[in-house]
Amino acid sequence: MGVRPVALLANVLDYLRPPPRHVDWSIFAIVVFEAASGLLTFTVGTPAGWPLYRAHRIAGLALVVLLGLKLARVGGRLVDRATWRVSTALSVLTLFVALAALGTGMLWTSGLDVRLSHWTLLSVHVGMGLALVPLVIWHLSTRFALPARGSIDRRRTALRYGLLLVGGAAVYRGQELANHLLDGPGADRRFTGSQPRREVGNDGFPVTAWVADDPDPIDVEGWSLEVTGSVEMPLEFSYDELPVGTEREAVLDCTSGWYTLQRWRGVRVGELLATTGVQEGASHVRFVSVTGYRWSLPIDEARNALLATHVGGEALSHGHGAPLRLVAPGRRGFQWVKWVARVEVRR
Ligand SMILES: Nc1nc2c(c(=O)[nH]1)N[C@H]1C(S)=C(S)[C@@H](COP(=O)(O)O)O[C@H]1N2
Ligand SMILES: [Mo]
Repeated sequence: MGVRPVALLANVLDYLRPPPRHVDWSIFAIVVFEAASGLLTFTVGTPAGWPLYRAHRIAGLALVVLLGLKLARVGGRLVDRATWRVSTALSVLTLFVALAALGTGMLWTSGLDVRLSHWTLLSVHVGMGLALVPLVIWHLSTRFALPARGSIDRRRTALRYGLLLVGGAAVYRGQELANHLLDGPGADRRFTGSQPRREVGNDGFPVTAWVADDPDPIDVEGWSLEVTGSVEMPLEFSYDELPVGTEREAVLDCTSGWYTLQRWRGVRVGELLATTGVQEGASHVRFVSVTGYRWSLPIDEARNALLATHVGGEALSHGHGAPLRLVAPGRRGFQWVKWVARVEVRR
Protein backbone atom coordinates (compact mmCIF):
# COMPACT_ATOMS: atom_id res chain seq x y z
CA MET A 1 0.00 0.00 0.00
CA GLY A 2 1.43 3.44 -1.01
CA VAL A 3 1.57 6.55 1.13
CA ARG A 4 -1.53 8.68 0.77
CA PRO A 5 -0.39 12.07 -0.57
CA VAL A 6 -2.93 14.12 1.38
CA ALA A 7 -1.97 12.57 4.69
CA LEU A 8 1.71 13.02 3.83
CA LEU A 9 1.22 16.69 3.04
CA ALA A 10 -0.70 17.20 6.26
CA ASN A 11 2.16 15.62 8.17
CA VAL A 12 4.75 17.79 6.45
CA LEU A 13 2.74 20.95 7.12
CA ASP A 14 2.27 19.92 10.70
CA TYR A 15 6.00 19.40 11.05
CA LEU A 16 6.70 22.83 9.55
CA ARG A 17 4.05 24.83 11.40
CA PRO A 18 5.98 27.26 13.62
CA PRO A 19 5.07 27.87 17.28
CA PRO A 20 2.94 31.04 17.73
CA ARG A 21 5.69 33.02 19.43
CA HIS A 22 8.12 32.30 16.60
CA VAL A 23 5.57 33.72 14.20
CA ASP A 24 5.05 36.83 16.34
CA TRP A 25 8.74 37.53 16.74
CA SER A 26 9.50 36.82 13.11
CA ILE A 27 6.81 39.28 12.05
CA PHE A 28 8.37 41.86 14.33
CA ALA A 29 11.88 41.20 13.03
CA ILE A 30 10.80 41.40 9.40
CA VAL A 31 8.81 44.61 9.91
CA VAL A 32 11.89 46.25 11.46
CA PHE A 33 14.11 44.87 8.70
CA GLU A 34 11.71 46.15 6.05
CA ALA A 35 11.58 49.64 7.54
CA ALA A 36 15.37 49.80 7.82
CA SER A 37 16.11 48.32 4.39
CA GLY A 38 13.35 50.41 2.81
CA LEU A 39 14.81 53.62 4.22
CA LEU A 40 18.30 52.53 3.18
CA THR A 41 17.17 52.12 -0.43
CA PHE A 42 16.65 55.88 -0.45
CA THR A 43 20.42 56.25 -0.24
CA VAL A 44 21.09 53.80 -3.07
CA GLY A 45 20.95 55.06 -6.63
CA THR A 46 23.44 52.89 -8.46
CA PRO A 47 22.71 49.40 -9.86
CA ALA A 48 25.32 47.85 -7.55
CA GLY A 49 22.78 48.36 -4.76
CA TRP A 50 20.25 45.88 -6.20
CA PRO A 51 20.70 43.22 -3.46
CA LEU A 52 19.22 45.61 -0.92
CA TYR A 53 16.10 46.13 -3.04
CA ARG A 54 15.76 42.42 -3.67
CA ALA A 55 16.18 41.52 0.02
CA HIS A 56 13.45 44.03 0.84
CA ARG A 57 11.04 42.46 -1.67
CA ILE A 58 11.76 38.86 -0.67
CA ALA A 59 11.38 39.61 3.05
CA GLY A 60 8.08 41.33 2.25
CA LEU A 61 6.80 38.16 0.60
CA ALA A 62 7.93 36.11 3.61
CA LEU A 63 5.86 38.48 5.73
CA VAL A 64 2.77 37.56 3.71
CA VAL A 65 3.18 33.92 4.75
CA LEU A 66 3.79 34.79 8.40
CA LEU A 67 0.75 37.07 8.50
CA GLY A 68 -1.28 34.25 6.98
CA LEU A 69 -0.12 31.89 9.74
CA LYS A 70 -0.88 34.47 12.38
CA LEU A 71 -4.35 35.18 10.98
CA ALA A 72 -5.15 31.48 10.78
CA ARG A 73 -4.42 31.30 14.50
CA VAL A 74 -6.00 34.48 15.86
CA GLY A 75 -8.34 35.61 13.07
CA GLY A 76 -11.36 34.27 14.96
CA ARG A 77 -10.61 36.50 17.93
CA LEU A 78 -10.81 39.63 15.79
CA VAL A 79 -14.44 39.00 14.90
CA ASP A 80 -15.65 37.24 18.04
CA ARG A 81 -17.75 39.62 20.18
CA ALA A 82 -17.10 37.61 23.34
CA THR A 83 -13.30 38.04 23.30
CA TRP A 84 -13.33 41.59 21.92
CA ARG A 85 -11.33 44.10 23.95
CA VAL A 86 -10.01 47.61 23.30
CA SER A 87 -6.66 46.17 22.33
CA THR A 88 -8.46 44.18 19.65
CA ALA A 89 -9.16 47.47 17.84
CA LEU A 90 -5.46 48.23 17.70
CA SER A 91 -4.78 44.71 16.49
CA VAL A 92 -7.26 45.26 13.68
CA LEU A 93 -5.59 48.60 12.85
CA THR A 94 -2.17 46.94 12.84
CA LEU A 95 -3.46 44.25 10.52
CA PHE A 96 -4.99 46.84 8.21
CA VAL A 97 -1.77 48.86 8.03
CA ALA A 98 0.26 45.69 7.42
CA LEU A 99 -2.02 44.60 4.58
CA ALA A 100 -1.96 48.13 3.11
CA ALA A 101 1.85 48.21 3.22
CA LEU A 102 2.17 44.77 1.63
CA GLY A 103 -0.63 45.37 -0.88
CA THR A 104 0.67 48.71 -2.13
CA GLY A 105 4.21 47.30 -2.33
CA MET A 106 3.15 44.31 -4.40
CA LEU A 107 0.82 46.29 -6.67
CA TRP A 108 3.61 48.78 -7.25
CA THR A 109 6.08 46.09 -8.27
CA SER A 110 3.50 44.69 -10.66
CA GLY A 111 3.60 48.04 -12.42
CA LEU A 112 0.27 49.53 -11.36
CA ASP A 113 0.48 53.33 -11.35
CA VAL A 114 -2.68 54.66 -9.71
CA ARG A 115 -2.64 57.76 -7.49
CA LEU A 116 -4.34 58.33 -4.17
CA SER A 117 -4.82 62.08 -4.53
CA HIS A 118 -1.27 62.98 -5.62
CA TRP A 119 0.39 60.12 -3.75
CA THR A 120 1.87 57.28 -5.74
CA LEU A 121 1.30 53.74 -4.45
CA LEU A 122 4.97 53.73 -3.52
CA SER A 123 4.56 56.79 -1.28
CA VAL A 124 1.60 55.14 0.45
CA HIS A 125 3.69 51.99 0.83
CA VAL A 126 6.45 53.98 2.55
CA GLY A 127 3.99 55.71 4.88
CA MET A 128 2.23 52.48 5.86
CA GLY A 129 5.51 50.65 6.32
CA LEU A 130 6.84 53.29 8.70
CA ALA A 131 3.55 53.43 10.63
CA LEU A 132 3.72 49.67 11.03
CA VAL A 133 6.86 49.73 13.18
CA PRO A 134 5.35 51.43 16.28
CA LEU A 135 2.12 49.47 15.79
CA VAL A 136 3.89 46.12 15.81
CA ILE A 137 6.03 47.14 18.79
CA TRP A 138 2.90 48.12 20.65
CA HIS A 139 1.13 44.95 19.61
CA LEU A 140 3.99 42.77 20.80
CA SER A 141 4.34 44.68 24.09
CA THR A 142 0.76 43.86 25.06
CA ARG A 143 1.54 40.18 24.90
CA PHE A 144 5.24 40.18 25.57
CA ALA A 145 6.64 36.66 25.73
CA LEU A 146 9.94 35.30 24.50
CA PRO A 147 9.93 31.92 22.82
CA ALA A 148 10.58 29.30 25.50
CA ARG A 149 14.15 28.05 25.13
CA GLY A 150 13.25 24.42 25.14
CA SER A 151 10.75 24.99 22.37
CA ILE A 152 13.46 25.71 19.82
CA ASP A 153 14.19 22.78 17.54
CA ARG A 154 17.12 24.19 15.60
CA ARG A 155 16.91 21.98 12.58
CA ARG A 156 13.20 22.52 12.19
CA THR A 157 13.58 26.27 12.70
CA ALA A 158 16.33 26.49 10.08
CA LEU A 159 14.21 24.51 7.66
CA ARG A 160 11.22 26.80 8.20
CA TYR A 161 13.15 30.00 7.60
CA GLY A 162 15.02 28.48 4.69
CA LEU A 163 11.75 27.53 3.02
CA LEU A 164 10.28 30.93 3.74
CA LEU A 165 13.16 32.72 2.02
CA VAL A 166 13.42 30.31 -0.88
CA GLY A 167 9.65 30.59 -1.34
CA GLY A 168 9.84 34.38 -1.24
CA ALA A 169 12.67 34.43 -3.77
CA ALA A 170 10.75 32.05 -6.06
CA VAL A 171 7.60 34.16 -5.94
CA TYR A 172 9.66 37.28 -6.59
CA ARG A 173 11.33 35.67 -9.63
CA GLY A 174 7.94 34.51 -10.81
CA GLN A 175 6.58 38.02 -10.66
CA GLU A 176 9.59 39.42 -12.51
CA LEU A 177 9.05 36.80 -15.18
CA ALA A 178 5.34 37.63 -15.39
CA ASN A 179 6.15 41.34 -15.69
CA HIS A 180 8.57 40.52 -18.47
CA LEU A 181 6.19 38.22 -20.36
CA LEU A 182 3.24 40.60 -20.05
CA ASP A 183 5.56 43.41 -21.12
CA GLY A 184 3.31 45.82 -19.24
CA PRO A 185 4.25 48.77 -17.05
CA GLY A 186 5.84 46.43 -14.51
CA ALA A 187 8.52 45.50 -17.05
CA ASP A 188 10.29 48.82 -17.48
CA ARG A 189 10.77 49.70 -13.87
CA ARG A 190 14.31 50.52 -12.84
CA PHE A 191 16.16 48.36 -10.28
CA THR A 192 14.93 50.92 -7.73
CA GLY A 193 11.33 50.08 -8.63
CA SER A 194 10.79 53.50 -10.23
CA GLN A 195 8.62 53.83 -13.34
CA PRO A 196 9.79 55.71 -16.43
CA ARG A 197 8.87 59.23 -17.53
CA ARG A 198 10.06 59.28 -21.11
CA GLU A 199 9.38 62.75 -22.53
CA VAL A 200 12.29 65.13 -23.07
CA GLY A 201 12.67 68.49 -21.31
CA ASN A 202 10.85 70.38 -18.55
CA ASP A 203 7.42 68.92 -19.27
CA GLY A 204 8.74 65.37 -19.45
CA PHE A 205 8.83 64.72 -15.71
CA PRO A 206 7.02 65.88 -12.58
CA VAL A 207 7.97 68.79 -10.39
CA THR A 208 8.58 67.25 -6.99
CA ALA A 209 9.33 68.68 -3.57
CA TRP A 210 10.19 66.25 -0.80
CA VAL A 211 9.98 69.00 1.79
CA ALA A 212 7.60 71.96 1.74
CA ASP A 213 9.98 73.93 -0.46
CA ASP A 214 8.22 76.42 -2.67
CA PRO A 215 10.24 79.57 -3.39
CA ASP A 216 9.10 82.39 -5.65
CA PRO A 217 10.54 82.27 -9.15
CA ILE A 218 14.11 83.54 -9.11
CA ASP A 219 15.08 86.60 -11.14
CA VAL A 220 18.63 85.93 -12.41
CA GLU A 221 19.37 89.69 -12.24
CA GLY A 222 19.33 89.56 -8.44
CA TRP A 223 20.72 86.04 -8.19
CA SER A 224 24.32 84.89 -7.91
CA LEU A 225 26.13 81.67 -7.10
CA GLU A 226 28.46 81.90 -4.13
CA VAL A 227 31.36 79.43 -3.89
CA THR A 228 32.73 79.54 -0.34
CA GLY A 229 34.07 77.54 2.58
CA SER A 230 37.43 75.79 2.50
CA VAL A 231 38.47 77.36 -0.80
CA GLU A 232 41.59 79.42 -1.59
CA MET A 233 39.57 82.28 -2.99
CA PRO A 234 35.81 82.61 -2.42
CA LEU A 235 34.00 83.72 -5.58
CA GLU A 236 30.60 84.85 -6.67
CA PHE A 237 29.26 84.17 -10.15
CA SER A 238 26.42 86.01 -11.82
CA TYR A 239 24.29 83.90 -14.15
CA ASP A 240 26.17 85.15 -17.22
CA GLU A 241 29.57 84.52 -15.65
CA LEU A 242 28.90 80.80 -15.11
CA PRO A 243 31.24 78.72 -17.28
CA VAL A 244 28.33 76.73 -18.76
CA GLY A 245 29.30 74.22 -21.40
CA THR A 246 29.23 70.70 -20.04
CA GLU A 247 26.50 68.32 -21.22
CA ARG A 248 25.71 65.03 -19.60
CA GLU A 249 22.98 62.39 -19.64
CA ALA A 250 21.85 61.39 -16.16
CA VAL A 251 18.90 59.67 -14.54
CA LEU A 252 16.83 61.58 -12.02
CA ASP A 253 15.18 58.91 -9.84
CA CYS A 254 12.72 60.17 -7.24
CA THR A 255 11.91 58.05 -4.19
CA SER A 256 8.21 58.64 -4.85
CA GLY A 257 8.64 56.18 -7.70
CA TRP A 258 9.50 57.69 -11.10
CA TYR A 259 12.69 58.17 -13.05
CA THR A 260 13.67 60.12 -16.12
CA LEU A 261 16.76 60.02 -18.31
CA GLN A 262 17.54 63.55 -19.48
CA ARG A 263 20.36 65.43 -21.11
CA TRP A 264 21.50 68.16 -18.72
CA ARG A 265 23.67 71.16 -19.55
CA GLY A 266 25.52 73.32 -17.06
CA VAL A 267 28.71 73.83 -15.12
CA ARG A 268 30.89 71.01 -13.92
CA VAL A 269 31.41 71.59 -10.18
CA GLY A 270 35.07 70.59 -10.62
CA GLU A 271 35.49 73.54 -12.96
CA LEU A 272 34.16 75.98 -10.35
CA LEU A 273 36.46 74.49 -7.71
CA ALA A 274 39.44 74.72 -10.06
CA THR A 275 38.74 78.46 -10.28
CA THR A 276 38.42 79.03 -6.53
CA GLY A 277 41.05 76.48 -5.49
CA VAL A 278 40.42 74.07 -2.63
CA GLN A 279 42.15 74.06 0.75
CA GLU A 280 43.96 71.02 2.07
CA GLY A 281 41.68 68.69 4.04
CA ALA A 282 38.50 69.60 2.18
CA SER A 283 36.33 66.50 2.12
CA HIS A 284 32.79 67.47 1.19
CA VAL A 285 30.87 69.96 -0.89
CA ARG A 286 27.53 71.24 0.30
CA PHE A 287 24.93 72.54 -2.11
CA VAL A 288 22.53 75.04 -0.57
CA SER A 289 19.22 76.16 -2.06
CA VAL A 290 17.76 79.64 -1.70
CA THR A 291 15.17 77.87 0.46
CA GLY A 292 17.83 76.55 2.84
CA TYR A 293 17.41 72.97 1.58
CA ARG A 294 20.87 71.44 1.27
CA TRP A 295 22.77 68.29 0.54
CA SER A 296 26.47 67.32 0.61
CA LEU A 297 28.56 65.11 -1.63
CA PRO A 298 32.11 63.79 -1.05
CA ILE A 299 34.44 66.18 -2.85
CA ASP A 300 35.60 63.78 -5.58
CA GLU A 301 32.04 62.91 -6.45
CA ALA A 302 31.06 66.59 -6.28
CA ARG A 303 33.72 67.56 -8.82
CA ASN A 304 32.01 65.30 -11.33
CA ALA A 305 28.53 66.55 -10.55
CA LEU A 306 26.87 69.22 -12.63
CA LEU A 307 25.11 72.44 -11.74
CA ALA A 308 22.57 72.53 -14.55
CA THR A 309 20.95 75.48 -16.24
CA HIS A 310 19.29 73.43 -19.00
CA VAL A 311 17.44 70.16 -19.44
CA GLY A 312 16.70 68.51 -22.78
CA GLY A 313 17.85 71.62 -24.64
CA GLU A 314 15.50 73.96 -22.72
CA ALA A 315 16.36 76.47 -20.01
CA LEU A 316 15.27 74.94 -16.69
CA SER A 317 11.76 75.90 -15.63
CA HIS A 318 11.21 77.40 -12.20
CA GLY A 319 9.68 74.19 -10.87
CA HIS A 320 12.72 72.18 -11.90
CA GLY A 321 15.09 74.52 -10.07
CA ALA A 322 15.92 77.53 -12.30
CA PRO A 323 18.32 79.11 -12.57
CA LEU A 324 20.60 76.34 -11.25
CA ARG A 325 20.05 72.83 -9.92
CA LEU A 326 22.35 70.03 -8.88
CA VAL A 327 22.65 66.99 -11.13
CA ALA A 328 24.23 64.22 -9.04
CA PRO A 329 24.43 61.05 -11.18
CA GLY A 330 23.91 57.89 -9.15
CA ARG A 331 22.16 59.75 -6.33
CA ARG A 332 18.42 59.64 -5.63
CA GLY A 333 16.32 62.64 -6.63
CA PHE A 334 16.03 64.23 -3.19
CA GLN A 335 19.76 64.92 -3.29
CA TRP A 336 19.50 66.89 -6.54
CA VAL A 337 19.15 70.29 -4.81
CA LYS A 338 17.11 72.82 -6.79
CA TRP A 339 17.45 76.63 -6.86
CA VAL A 340 21.10 76.41 -5.74
CA ALA A 341 22.60 79.70 -4.53
CA ARG A 342 25.64 78.54 -2.57
CA VAL A 343 28.35 75.91 -2.93
CA GLU A 344 30.25 75.37 0.30
CA VAL A 345 33.47 73.36 0.50
CA ARG A 346 33.77 71.67 3.89
CA ARG A 347 36.23 69.60 5.89
N1 LIG B 1 15.49 72.99 -2.88
C1 LIG B 1 14.90 71.81 -3.13
N2 LIG B 1 15.50 70.92 -3.94
C2 LIG B 1 14.91 69.71 -4.20
C3 LIG B 1 13.68 69.36 -3.61
C4 LIG B 1 13.06 70.30 -2.76
O1 LIG B 1 11.98 70.07 -2.20
N3 LIG B 1 13.70 71.52 -2.54
N4 LIG B 1 13.10 68.13 -3.89
C5 LIG B 1 14.02 67.08 -4.29
C6 LIG B 1 13.35 65.88 -4.76
S1 LIG B 1 12.58 64.88 -3.62
C7 LIG B 1 13.43 65.46 -6.06
S2 LIG B 1 12.85 63.96 -6.56
C8 LIG B 1 13.97 66.34 -7.09
C9 LIG B 1 12.88 66.56 -8.08
O2 LIG B 1 13.30 67.37 -9.11
P1 LIG B 1 12.22 67.91 -10.12
O3 LIG B 1 11.20 68.68 -9.35
O4 LIG B 1 12.99 68.72 -11.11
O5 LIG B 1 11.58 66.72 -10.78
O6 LIG B 1 14.41 67.59 -6.58
C10 LIG B 1 15.03 67.55 -5.32
N5 LIG B 1 15.54 68.85 -5.04
MO1 LIG C 1 11.96 62.91 -4.69
